[in-house]
Amino acid sequence: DGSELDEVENFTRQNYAAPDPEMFGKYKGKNVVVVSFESAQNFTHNMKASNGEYITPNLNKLIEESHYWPNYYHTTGQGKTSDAEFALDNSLYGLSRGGVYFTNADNEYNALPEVIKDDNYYSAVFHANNKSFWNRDQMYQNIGVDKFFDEASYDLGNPEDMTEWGLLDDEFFRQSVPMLEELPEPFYAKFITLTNHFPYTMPSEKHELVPKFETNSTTLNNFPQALAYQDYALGLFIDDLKANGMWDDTIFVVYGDHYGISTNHNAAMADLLGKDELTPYDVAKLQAVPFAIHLPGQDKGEVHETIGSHVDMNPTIQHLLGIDTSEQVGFGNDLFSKEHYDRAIFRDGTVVTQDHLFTQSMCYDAKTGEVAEDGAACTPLEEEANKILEMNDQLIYSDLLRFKQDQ
Ligand code: GP9
Ligand code: MN
Repeated sequence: DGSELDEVENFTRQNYAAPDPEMFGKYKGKNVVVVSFESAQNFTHNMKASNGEYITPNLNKLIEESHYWPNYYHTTGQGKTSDAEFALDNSLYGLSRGGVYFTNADNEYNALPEVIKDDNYYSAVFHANNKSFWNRDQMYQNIGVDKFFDEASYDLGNPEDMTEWGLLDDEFFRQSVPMLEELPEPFYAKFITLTNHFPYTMPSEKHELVPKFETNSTTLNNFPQALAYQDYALGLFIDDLKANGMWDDTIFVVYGDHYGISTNHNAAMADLLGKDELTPYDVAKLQAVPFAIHLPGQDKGEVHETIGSHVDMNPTIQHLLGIDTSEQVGFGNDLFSKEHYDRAIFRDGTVVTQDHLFTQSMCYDAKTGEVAEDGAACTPLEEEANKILEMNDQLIYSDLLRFKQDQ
């Protein structure tokens, strides 16, 4: 029966953050473009390579002109890119083990592509990889994605211009824009980039826009080159949307999907950042990923210090479009809301608040990174995170949304 769902619904109702009335529905009917920016972390924001060039000049510029949340974290687990997509569309976490896109692609969801159909939105996903990677074709069909432009929609062209993951992102965006122009409006379109994917090797020297890092990790050393190329592609995409007139009618969102540099490279990362070693606190802070929203007509950027995460994108976007989320089941809340809970919970149970950071059973002072003197202050954070993650998993494993009324 639905009694297990009741518990979750009671919680998510309490967790609900009412929208800022000034923002609610302000962009009703506008197009929504979301870019999943592969393996991008915050540490490269405004960072220069050894030749003095920025690694991500285009993302830096977008951030300058947009709403930007520097304290924004990924919530992904083993489902990586697909977990981030899942959070975007459902305001839910992936699973503690495995990828929800594989294990629970047939569940009942109340995902963004479906919800905005009521407002006549058309939804599409663009991704130049095999459609069954991460079981996307199944999940997308289930959650109401109207059109999936997968690898088969692209001319894969010159093999010399491909990474081992496929089409380079500049070519991906170049070929995507004409397809985007054909979509019925308004649309919700997601673009999943791929160039900055592990192991971050570029096909040839002409694709190396900045020098490598110089640490003892080949992976970390390659990273700025793949990222710089992906950033170059993002810049081209934005230019194209400005040139074809779509930019001013579009809510444009960019998020980093998950970390690019794993803890296997902690020593090299410490070296790069000029630290002796990385503490669990440092590792948690490194899970911050880029997140920016450019609103139609916006000419001035704004930095929001509130702490957020992937699960917050969904209600944030819906409120901009004037959709009431108060009866929806999801663990995020609106980043523009004055009631935003100002907190990030990672899939591994790490919690970041303004005062404390709880990770790896350690309680830190969030500002200094020192072990907190009032360690007990983390106990309620830890307990709430565990409760939320357990409810999340129960919701998915027991397919509880099939009991939800009024959808
Ligand atoms: C594959 C791409 C990369 O289609 O989304 O997946 P990842 O390995 O980053 O999860
Ligand atoms: Mn990814």
